[in-house]
Amino acid sequence: MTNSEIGSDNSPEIGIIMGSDSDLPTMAAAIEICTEFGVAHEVAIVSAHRTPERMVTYAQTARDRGLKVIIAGAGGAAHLPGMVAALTPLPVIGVPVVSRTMQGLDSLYSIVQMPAGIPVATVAIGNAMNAGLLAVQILATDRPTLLDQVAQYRRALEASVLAKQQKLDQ
Ligand code: RP5
Repeated sequence: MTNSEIGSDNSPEIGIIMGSDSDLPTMAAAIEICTEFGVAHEVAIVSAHRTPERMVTYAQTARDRGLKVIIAGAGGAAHLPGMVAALTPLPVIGVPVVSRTMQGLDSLYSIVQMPAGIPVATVAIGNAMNAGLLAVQILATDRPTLLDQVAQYRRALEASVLAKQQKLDQ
């Protein structure tokens, strides 16, 4: 698998993958967080069902290519996060994508119900923003500057809530 095939830039540390391009509008929030925090990342469509060999190659080469965390989004029979987690020792964060028939409950159950031994850190249905933040926080554990950025992000979040309260109080 070449770098252009997987859409990589300079030494990506977070891999953002999804089962279909129809997942991209959901997964865009994780991409935005990586960009906001200045973390090198790559984006790829990797389907557990339609491109199983690509999935195996992606997961098995992820560590050697320098990835530290993988975010995997999928909908319906959402096997991608769990299969990738089974194929790499890297931490995998799963994003259940809203499905056409079950509003993403099927995606959630498919991703969250992993057997003991192969964890997938599952975020809420459609919440790719939290997946991005969690991936950044995992990277930040041994990087004080990045951890400071996370703290600053939290302060901005708090300020935005307080500003809303101030408006209410006026
Ligand atoms: C899954 O099937 C994908 O993750 C997507 O959420 C769902 C539907 O895929 P498309 O039919 O839109 O390509 O593999």
